Amino acid sequence: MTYLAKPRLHHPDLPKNKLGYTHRDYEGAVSTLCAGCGHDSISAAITQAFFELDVPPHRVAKLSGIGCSSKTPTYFLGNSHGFNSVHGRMPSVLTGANLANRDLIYLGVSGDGDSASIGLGQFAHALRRAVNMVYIVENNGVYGLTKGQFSATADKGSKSKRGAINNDQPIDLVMLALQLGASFVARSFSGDKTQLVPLVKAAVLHRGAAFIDVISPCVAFNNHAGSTKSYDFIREHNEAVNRLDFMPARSEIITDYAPGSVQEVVQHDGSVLRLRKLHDDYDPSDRIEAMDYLLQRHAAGEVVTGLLYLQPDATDLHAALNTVDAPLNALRESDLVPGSAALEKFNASLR
Ligand SMILES: Cc1ncc(C[n+]2csc(CCOP(=O)(O)OP(=O)(O)O)c2C)c(N)n1
Ligand code: SF4
Ligand SMILES: [Mg+2]
Repeated sequence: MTYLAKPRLHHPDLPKNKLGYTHRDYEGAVSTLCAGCGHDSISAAITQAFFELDVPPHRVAKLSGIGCSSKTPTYFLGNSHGFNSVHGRMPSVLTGANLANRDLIYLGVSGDGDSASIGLGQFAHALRRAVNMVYIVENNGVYGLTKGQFSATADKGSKSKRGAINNDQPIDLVMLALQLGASFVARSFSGDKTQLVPLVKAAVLHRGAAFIDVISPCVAFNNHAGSTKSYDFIREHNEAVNRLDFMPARSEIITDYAPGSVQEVVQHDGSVLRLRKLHDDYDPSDRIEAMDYLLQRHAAGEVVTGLLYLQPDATDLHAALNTVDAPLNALRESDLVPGSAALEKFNASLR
């Protein structure tokens, strides 16, 4: 069975958010993934982020491809819109949906196979077009669903469960996202909810292409010694460059950090991101320096996590196309076919 509905009964005193919803209202069906799979922790972080943001679930559209990771939208936001696309094709379906109805919050959930192999071209074009979305890759270095083949993000020299060595160069989706112009780029770890939840919240409120690469160990096929995507490896090599505190718009800002150690960034909706620096030499506002730093730290064997790049004044595909403010799917025929007098006036303006 691939779909188990969760019982609706819950404790009457569960905390409620501003909309009167409990955490349960942001959950989905019971997960059928392997116990301990990192992807389930990411689903929990997404559930918490949307609950804390007080987002009405019907305002979210969650889209995915094929893979264990792409199954996860079934396990969170059960009252949101969902679309499970063909393998590697989520970005173009998301782009089309976003163009048709700009009023929804678009959440793309994908895997390293889905986005770095068959869907690499799709991944690239959605980011370079600045589609307003949160794009999460649940990165385990293998094709989990098809029994653990190396994916394109597996590090050169890393070992499969059966002892085979990966001889191919890895694709670092964070480096690609930076190069392609994504305006919010982060990396996190499924085992670090304290880091991941504020990153998801900030990404949801960011206007433009927000990309989060989440290292998410596959306990069935890639959690052994010799893997660079196992729980132990990431815990030992995780270097967080900053910690993010997310302040919704209009909330009181209480400073409890030493002056100079916190950088505040105001997003377009007024929410404030407070970045606590953990590495003095890391500047998340400089795309080129960020790429340089990531390359150096990767060569030293570190997995750099945190908010790696942010362009707070970014715009999106709708701004580039100069579309009208109203969602295109809400336009009436009279808006789309304004009549011969309007056409004549327009033609005259071109003469
Ligand atoms: C067109 C097509 N090619 C190949 C497959 C087989 N397939 C299913 S899932 C998958 C890879 C999944 O890997 P990933 O996206 O990393 O997800 P994970 O299961 O690791 O979370 C592949 C190759 C498919 N379903 N469709
Ligand atoms: S096979 Fe791997 S990725 Fe798939 S559910 Fe199991 S642990 Fe998760
Ligand atoms: Mg995978």
